[in-house]
Amino acid sequence: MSPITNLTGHLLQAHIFTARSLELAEILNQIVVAAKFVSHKTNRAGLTDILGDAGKTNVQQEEVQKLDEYAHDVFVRLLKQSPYVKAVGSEEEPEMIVFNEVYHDQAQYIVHLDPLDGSSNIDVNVSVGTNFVIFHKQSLGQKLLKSDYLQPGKNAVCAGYVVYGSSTMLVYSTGKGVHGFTLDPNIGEFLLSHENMTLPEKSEIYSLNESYQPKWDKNFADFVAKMKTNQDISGKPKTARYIGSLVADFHRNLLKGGIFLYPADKKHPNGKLRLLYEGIPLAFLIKAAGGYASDGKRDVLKIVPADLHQRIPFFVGNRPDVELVEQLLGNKH
Ligand code: P6P
Repeated sequence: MSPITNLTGHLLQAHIFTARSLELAEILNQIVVAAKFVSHKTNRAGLTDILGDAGKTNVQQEEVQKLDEYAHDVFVRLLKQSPYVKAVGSEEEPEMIVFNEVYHDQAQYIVHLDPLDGSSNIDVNVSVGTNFVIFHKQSLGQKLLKSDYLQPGKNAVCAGYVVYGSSTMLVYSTGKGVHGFTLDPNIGEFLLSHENMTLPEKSEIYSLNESYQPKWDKNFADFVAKMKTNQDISGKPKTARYIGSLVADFHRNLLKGGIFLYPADKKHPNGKLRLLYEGIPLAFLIKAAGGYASDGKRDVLKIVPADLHQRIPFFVGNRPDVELVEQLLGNKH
């Protein structure tokens, strides 16, 4: 029987039929539509004027690619259509985007997203992705407080990513397993293709940018050396795989087993990846798939964000590997 379950159907079947699950299903439906728009654009990147940079830098002081801008615009406009979304935090905007139309008066959800992660890879036809995480407002009333949008990942109600690769997949979790949907371009729908994705016990891959080796902490350099010999915990050397596109690297390791590492170094004293819309979504997913994510000291899901674009060192994958990094970095809380 060919796949026929879409994301809304899957979510509502998995959850007791409550108002909140209906609200969440509606928000996810807006994300699904946005992902279709972005997938359509990325699949034609060479044929439309969407390659290259947009001639501006974002709050991260990074070159904004045209596709970054397009993806940000599409996701924000579609999420604004939802009467349940109060505000959006985006990599592309310094501050929160708060929706104050009348139909948002009862809105109780916050969505943080990286609309297009790894966009510099678009020009060379390498997979890119979108990360998102959804929180429920903690404060009562209509006003959005900092405590509403700077929540630790353990409070999240849903997280997921879209990987725009050889096929476009949307992977999500509400904490009850991790489930993958593949976009069927002929039907124009994401259909359930990978139910209950779990991290393989065997950790066979390590993913990091080894060009930064001269800047690494010595203990971290020792850990990387260990992974290349039989001395690591799995008893056999890992193989190196690094695409330089977070979502694509994470997705492969989720399916195959492995650890992704982006440590702090002299160039990135707080790490490069952003806590709210890169670390937290993937930490939420890896936990639901049986793995673990740390900043080298503690569970990423327990970190209370200090600001919207806070960076962290990020280690995610099989728990024994990630815990070994914590021990080696010697700062375990
Ligand atoms: P580096 C892409 O720019 C990104 O934010 C992530 O997608 C990716 O994992 C990382 O940066 C790659 O960084 O320093 O290895 O180029």
